[in-house]
Amino acid sequence: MNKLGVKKFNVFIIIGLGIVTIIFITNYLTNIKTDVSSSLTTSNSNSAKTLSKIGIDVGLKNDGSKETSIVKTPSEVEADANAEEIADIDNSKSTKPKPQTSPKIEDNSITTSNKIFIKEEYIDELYKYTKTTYKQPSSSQKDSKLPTILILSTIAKDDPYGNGRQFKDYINSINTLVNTEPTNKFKFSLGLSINSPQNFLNLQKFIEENDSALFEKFEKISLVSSEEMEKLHEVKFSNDQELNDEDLEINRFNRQQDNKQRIRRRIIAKNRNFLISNTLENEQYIIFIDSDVEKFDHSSKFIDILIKTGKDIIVPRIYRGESMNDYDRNSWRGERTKPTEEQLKIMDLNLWSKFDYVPRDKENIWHFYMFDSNSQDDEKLKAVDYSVPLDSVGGAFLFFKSIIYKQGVIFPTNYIIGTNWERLEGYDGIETEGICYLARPLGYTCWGLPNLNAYHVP
Ligand SMILES: Nc1nc2c(ncn2[C@@H]2O[C@H](COP(=O)(O)OP(=O)(O)O)[C@@H](O)[C@H]2O)c(=O)[nH]1
Ligand SMILES: [Mg+2]
Repeated sequence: MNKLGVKKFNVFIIIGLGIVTIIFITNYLTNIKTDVSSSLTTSNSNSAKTLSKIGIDVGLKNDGSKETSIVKTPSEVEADANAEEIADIDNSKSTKPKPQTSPKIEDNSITTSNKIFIKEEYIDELYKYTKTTYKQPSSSQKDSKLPTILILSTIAKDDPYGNGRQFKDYINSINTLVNTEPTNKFKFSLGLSINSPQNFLNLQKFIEENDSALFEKFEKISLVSSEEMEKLHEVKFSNDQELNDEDLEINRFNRQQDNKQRIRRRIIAKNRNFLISNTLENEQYIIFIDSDVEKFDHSSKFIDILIKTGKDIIVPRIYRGESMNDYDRNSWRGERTKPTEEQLKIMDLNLWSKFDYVPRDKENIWHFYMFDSNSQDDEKLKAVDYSVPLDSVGGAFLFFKSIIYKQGVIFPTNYIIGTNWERLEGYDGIETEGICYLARPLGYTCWGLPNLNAYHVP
């Protein structure tokens, strides 16, 4: 080949190599693009499937393309995904959004959200009790500055809701309080003690069947159950005559009898303490509501009114039905009678089977029935938040700051007034009637709102 021929050959080789390189690079880039786009499609498709699975409409098409319309925050999505995981474990829950099924718990209940609680069960075999807790999947950080309120009720074995009412009626009553105006003013949790094993199961069933509606209202629902907590307590002293079991029996008909009060209120006191100590976490306020309290005036503002008073321990007026304007006589201020010498001697000898003393009011006592706002001239005394100091509070509806309980102010399980080392107990200040006495040395005071009414069943 001559020189010109060699040059031409070189040019062809260079052009050829150039073409091969271009083809190679083009192919390479196309491959990368395909990989990236296919991995993007897969990941979107997967998350879309996850979101779709947990009930969020992402407009997932058959060909895998997406039209996302997510309106939830990432934490809400994660929370819902957690909820779905629980639902997957429990085969009874559908993974698809489902309409709220009956029983409907109130007329204005939120119908469906497909959200469920995380259920935790704790069984204590040593002390023989069970605690079931239903919690929001993420104890949401949002709204963390809202006041937190724990509503508690001890539920007796026999006819606890009164007047033919059932648990759903109790929940409807509580709902009128937690449906605040404006909405989302507080965060609510609910705690119930129910010592009948069958009723405990029934309550769980109710909560699980109505989870969507309850989820909208409560951060947490705790149920505590222990048959041990129904055991009556009477210490038998050797010098005392034998008490037989019939003497101790308490039911809805004889529960108001004088000689039943020590035993009956001891049971209720220990159940209140057991409930609060098992359910209180970081909630700032506690409200005890008896299971047979059914209505509240200004219900959507009731709790707001109580909190705004700033008082430590506070009770409203309790009606029985519409006409008896002071049912809870454990709320009072002033003086009560003291036992006679003979009764004190019975206490010193611990002859408790003979003890049937019940403190009575003296002339200077104040009760809610003594105050009628209609006959007041001063407008301030007619206000719904007008408060009067009390020495003792009842438990039909009892509101207090949780920090007080956390320092040791509990419901005394014995008569703490008038005791000494020799006596099993004194003669006054048991259950709710002891908490103001325990709170006072710590600087906390008790109050009543005579113009704010709650209604016990007739
Ligand atoms: N665990 C338990 N709770 C009780 C017992 N007796 C009453 N309770 C509950 O304690 C609260 C007050 O009882 P209740 O009988 O309504 O009291 P009263 O209306 O003041 O006579 C209600 O929430 C009852 O369900 C009991 O023996 N055991
Ligand atoms: Mg009652």
